[in-house]
Amino acid sequence: MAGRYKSDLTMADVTLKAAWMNRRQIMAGAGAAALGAIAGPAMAGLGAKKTGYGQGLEPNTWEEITSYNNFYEFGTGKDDPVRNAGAMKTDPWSVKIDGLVDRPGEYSMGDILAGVTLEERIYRLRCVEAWSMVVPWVGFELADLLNRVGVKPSAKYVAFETAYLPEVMPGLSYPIVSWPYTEGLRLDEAMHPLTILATGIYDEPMPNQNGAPIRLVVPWKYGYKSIKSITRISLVESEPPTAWNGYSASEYGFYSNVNPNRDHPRWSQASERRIGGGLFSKKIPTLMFNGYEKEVAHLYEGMDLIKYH
Ligand SMILES: Nc1nc2c(c(=O)[nH]1)N[C@H]1C(S)=C(S)[C@@H](COP(=O)(O)O)O[C@H]1N2
Ligand SMILES: [Mo]
Repeated sequence: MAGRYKSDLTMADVTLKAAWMNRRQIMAGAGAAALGAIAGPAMAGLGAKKTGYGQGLEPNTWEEITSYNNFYEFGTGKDDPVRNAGAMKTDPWSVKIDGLVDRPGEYSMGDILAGVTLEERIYRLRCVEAWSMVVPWVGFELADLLNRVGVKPSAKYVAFETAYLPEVMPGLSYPIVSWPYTEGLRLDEAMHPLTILATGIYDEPMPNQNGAPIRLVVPWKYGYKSIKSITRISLVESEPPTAWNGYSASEYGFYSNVNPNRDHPRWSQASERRIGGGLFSKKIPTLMFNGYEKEVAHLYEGMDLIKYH
């Protein structure tokens, strides 16, 4: 099924070339170079509270959401994550929360979910590769966790890290982005009520290929900001380095807000292919901030969104 959705232009096309180039350069002793040129789920049920988010959106099927994935640690093919991510052990799991917080520590999933009411959030997911889905996430607001650990006034950004597990992640052998995968948000973006930590889909526990046991979802930004299988959250003073920005800053900005008026250097961002419907997968216009303009535009007032893409 996944093979049906081969996209013309993907991050992987260049990344494979970049990996090859990097290896060649490393072998030549030149070091790394900037390469800018180039069916329904089971019925266990998490009991997530229904919310008004996403009313009117038609969610993609469980099959679509869990078999067409980007999780480069498990390979660059869209069907590599579903094939390979099962080997990742997600229980027990803990997240280190450190930096500018009142109560730093190694928090178990039990600690993180204690007292949390899980909610359903039906959001659009817009990949920078110009495809999209609608996903009924289960999760809770990141702000809720940050408030519980206590953010110090000097904190301005939040940095995230994915698990680094060479025994089960074949993708780590390829120097595509710098591993472990990292991401970051400005503190006000992290505290926005649309920003969630997700632990499930369709009221079921998060499948490994989608970022079990806990991943970020920032619906107004390109999908790669929504970092999977998080093991570390750090409150920091300055803009943290992020995986894809480090790979190519002109292609992948720190902000990465969905913006139909700012094309990727190698393809248009004005429209997207909504996964689903097989051969009839629809091309639809891309919306500013992925359709969340009313909720988030104020975060960027006065900012040049082309420069700060
Ligand atoms: N750690 C990690 N997180 C990641 C990625 C990745 O390769 N590694 N891919 C990103 C990209 S490009 C997208 S589009 C989304 C895809 O999420 P999904 O597979 O749940 O649809 O995850 C993002 N999070
Ligand atoms: Mo993506």
